[in-house]
Amino acid sequence: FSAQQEEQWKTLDKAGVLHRTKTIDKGKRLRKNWSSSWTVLEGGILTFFKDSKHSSSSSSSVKHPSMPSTPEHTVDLRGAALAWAAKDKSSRKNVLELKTRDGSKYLIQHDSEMIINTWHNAIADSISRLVRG
Ligand code: I3P
Repeated sequence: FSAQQEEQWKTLDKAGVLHRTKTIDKGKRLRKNWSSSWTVLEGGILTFFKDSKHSSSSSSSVKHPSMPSTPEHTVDLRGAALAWAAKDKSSRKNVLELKTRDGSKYLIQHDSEMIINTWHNAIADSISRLVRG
C-alpha cells in the first residue's frame, strides 16, 4: 500500500447502495426525486455515485455498484445533523434525514432496517468525530 492508499483505507467507513433524495437545496425546497446509488462514507464526506439505472453506458462496470464510475454528488458532513425522518417526511419506511451546514436536506432510505441502522451509526459517528476534530 502507498501512504495515500493506506490513508483511504483508514478513513473508509462504509459503502453500499442507498435510496436518496435531496429535499432542500441551501434553504430552497426541491421536488423529491428518489434515486438509488452506490454510496461511500469516507473521511467525513458522503459521496453518491451516478445512478446505475439511469446510466446510458452499456459497459458492465457501471451496472455493478462494486465498481462505481463517476461521483455524482458529495456531502460534507462537518456541522451536519442526522435524525430519523418524521413520518410526514416520506411514505417510505426506514428514512433518515440529513441536514447539512449549508442549509440543505437529504432523505436517505433503505428497505432493510438492519442496513439503515448501520448507516445511521456510521454517519452519526463520522459527524461526531468531525465535531471532536
Ligand atoms: C412524489 C413522489 C415521491 C413521494 C412524494 C411525492 O411525487 O411520489 O416518491 O415521496 O411524496 O410528492 P412526484 O413524483 O409527483 O414528485 P415518498 O416516496 O418519500 O413518499 P411527498 O409529496 O409526500 O413528499
